[in-house]
Amino acid sequence: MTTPTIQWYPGHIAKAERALLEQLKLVDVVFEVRDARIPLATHHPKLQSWIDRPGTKKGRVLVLNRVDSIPSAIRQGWEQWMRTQGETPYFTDARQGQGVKSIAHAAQDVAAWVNERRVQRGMRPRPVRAAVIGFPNVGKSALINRLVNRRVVESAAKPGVTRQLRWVRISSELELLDAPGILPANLVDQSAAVKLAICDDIGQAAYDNQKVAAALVDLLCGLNLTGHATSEPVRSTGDRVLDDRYGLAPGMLNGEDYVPALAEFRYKGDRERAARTLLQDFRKGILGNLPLELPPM
Ligand SMILES: Nc1nc2c(ncn2[C@@H]2O[C@H](COP(=O)(O)OP(=O)(O)OP(=O)(O)O)[C@@H](O)[C@H]2O)c(=O)[nH]1
Ligand SMILES: [Mg+2]
Repeated sequence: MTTPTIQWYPGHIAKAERALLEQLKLVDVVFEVRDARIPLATHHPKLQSWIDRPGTKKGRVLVLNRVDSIPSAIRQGWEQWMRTQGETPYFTDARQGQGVKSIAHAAQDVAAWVNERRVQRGMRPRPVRAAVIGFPNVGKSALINRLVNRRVVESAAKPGVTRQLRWVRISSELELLDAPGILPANLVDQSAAVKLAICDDIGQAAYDNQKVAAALVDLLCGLNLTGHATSEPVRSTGDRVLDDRYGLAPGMLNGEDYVPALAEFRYKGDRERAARTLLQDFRKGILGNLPLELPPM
């Protein structure tokens, strides 16, 4: 059986991308927001070329949001690895506010040239203009709401919530552009596409819950997050968290066999319900703080 490929590029995203490119002419800084659970799969391959376009000078601030959803050792691993790539990542939790103030400062530092030039010319300083860009559902609008400490833009647990570009004044020093989530028109790397589906970053119509839940089980069973020596036999993270939550460890089963087994064990054979429960529990963090990508060694 061949697995249908996952593709999702709804009309509103194509439209949003065109409008965003237009607005980027006004922007001094781009906040590139990624999901800390999948920082590689939420990297947009075209973003840097948009930033580098001739015309207006732009800075970039890399934000890994949902830092609350990964263990701190993994966060440190990403930080080190990204630095070897010449990147300075900022980690944020847009729900609780951790790290959010630092990104506002970073935007002002990165775009300090805006007002240095104005002051030299005897002009009054103006707010730095930053666009918040990233895949759907990574928490762009939540970050903006956190920065103003008010619910100024809509933010909810599904992809495609923001449909319009909207400027929000954060302070006399910073203005932010809330943009709809964007995606490459073609999801070439299907292992990345599956992770986007697991993290609820693409529309549900684009994939099969049971296959995606099976892929989640396989990814979790490939993880070993214990990180400390133990006298017990080594169990995969997936084996441990799924056993703890559902009373059924995958053991030797792969994801494709585990989902029906879980359905039999807990949901009267209802595979769709088993799959949805697995995905929901992962997305809500009920299974724990579980990354789906680890920093390359
Ligand atoms: N645990 C956790 N949840 C977050 C975080 N940031 C955002 N969320 C949640 O993620 C969901 C999506 O947030 P949004 O702000 O709507 O995401 P968005 O990137 O604006 O999404 P689109 O507008 O659809 O592209 C919401 O339920 C937020 O509460 C975070 O740092 N940690
Ligand atoms: Mg939004």
